[in-house]
Amino acid sequence: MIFDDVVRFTTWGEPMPEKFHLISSVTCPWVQRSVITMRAKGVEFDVTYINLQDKPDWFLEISPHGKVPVLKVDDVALFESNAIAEYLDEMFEPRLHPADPIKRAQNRAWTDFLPTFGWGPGLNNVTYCPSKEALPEALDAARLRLSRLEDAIAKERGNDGPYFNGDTLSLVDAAYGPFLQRFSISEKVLQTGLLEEFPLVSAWSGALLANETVTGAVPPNFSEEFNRNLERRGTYAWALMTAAPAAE
Ligand SMILES: N[C@@H](CCC(=O)N[C@@H](CS)C(=O)NCC(=O)O)C(=O)O
Repeated sequence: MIFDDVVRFTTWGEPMPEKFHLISSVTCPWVQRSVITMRAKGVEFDVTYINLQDKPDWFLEISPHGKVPVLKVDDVALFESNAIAEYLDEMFEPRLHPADPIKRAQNRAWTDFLPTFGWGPGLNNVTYCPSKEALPEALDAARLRLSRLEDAIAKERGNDGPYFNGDTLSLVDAAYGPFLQRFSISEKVLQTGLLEEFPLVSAWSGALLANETVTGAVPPNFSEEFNRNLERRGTYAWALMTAAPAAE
């Protein structure tokens, strides 16, 4: 091959790393965010799955807070899914951040909002709600957060979508997709109708869940492991999934 000794460069002028290696756990939404970003950019990578209940020593040495994802870029270990997404976006086309600096800042603000949206009294408290009795409070807290997103889409997007910025996938989509995907699985049995109260978020979620780059960014055993997760956490969704059908 005549090009064998040519040093490869990314579109941004940085020498191309030789190897990407993702340290992962099957059901982690933050890991899925990294995978969506790499898939959207056609970045090839290896994966090692670890057991978060029994973390290997080599992992604890490279992950400062003991969390996945970690993306090894050659010999450098990057952690935090947001930092990983920003790194990938600087390195590889297509850019998933808007070109306009104001829009880009707004997008970054909404990816910063993700932990508030997902965790604590956020959407995950509905997905993993422990009982029927706890559901109304979890739903109210999630409503507050969903209404913020509904407003953002209504006021900031300026087009009909279907994604957060318009017709192409962005880093905001890669961030929220995994959480909406997990909610949609629990929602099949919880049937809260929550998203229907927020038509713009609902349509956005529908577009994300119809996009294989998003939903396919999980390993083949995802469904089985996610159900195991619902069981391990003692969720109401799991109780409904396994409830015996009512006698006629
Ligand atoms: N802020 C982190 C959150 C990552 C995270 O919470 N990962 C979970 C799995 S979904 C984890 O590794 N948990 C292990 C632990 O906390 O011990 C990121 O965005 O990467």
